[in-house]
Amino acid sequence: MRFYGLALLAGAAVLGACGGGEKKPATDTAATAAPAPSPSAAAPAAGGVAAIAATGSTHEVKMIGDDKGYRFEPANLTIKSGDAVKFVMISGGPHNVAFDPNTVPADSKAQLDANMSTKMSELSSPLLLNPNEAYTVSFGGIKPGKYPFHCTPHLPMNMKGVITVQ
Ligand SMILES: [Cu+2]
Repeated sequence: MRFYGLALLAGAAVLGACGGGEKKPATDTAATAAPAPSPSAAAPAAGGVAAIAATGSTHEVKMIGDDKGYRFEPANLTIKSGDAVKFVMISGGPHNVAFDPNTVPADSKAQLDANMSTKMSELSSPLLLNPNEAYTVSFGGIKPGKYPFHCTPHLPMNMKGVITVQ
């Protein structure tokens, strides 16, 4: 959708530039063409999914990089829907926590993305640089299932884990 809109804009601009020598209405064309595609393109992604705060307990996961390797501790944990997971930067950063959009259960993907406050991209937290920096993910409204996650910079070093929501 967005690409289509941009293509229309670009097309209008090119047309305007080419025909510019002959007549002036080029700017009018661009002005009327521009607003039409944008509203429909902007709406669907957000979809009105609002973050749901955690109401249960908070589980802590350490993000570690040392001479034993890069890892989450614990790498596998089982929580209840409504709990929260607090990722704490311990050493060897920068680390982040990212859920793969392709492996997260489809029916909870939008909710999990909404529950992540600040992000680098979909389902991907910012990088944590300093010891004791933390990033908490609410599992409020998240359906039972397995939620694999990884650290983007250290995925090649196998820094990953799985959160099982009961
Ligand atoms: Cu890492």
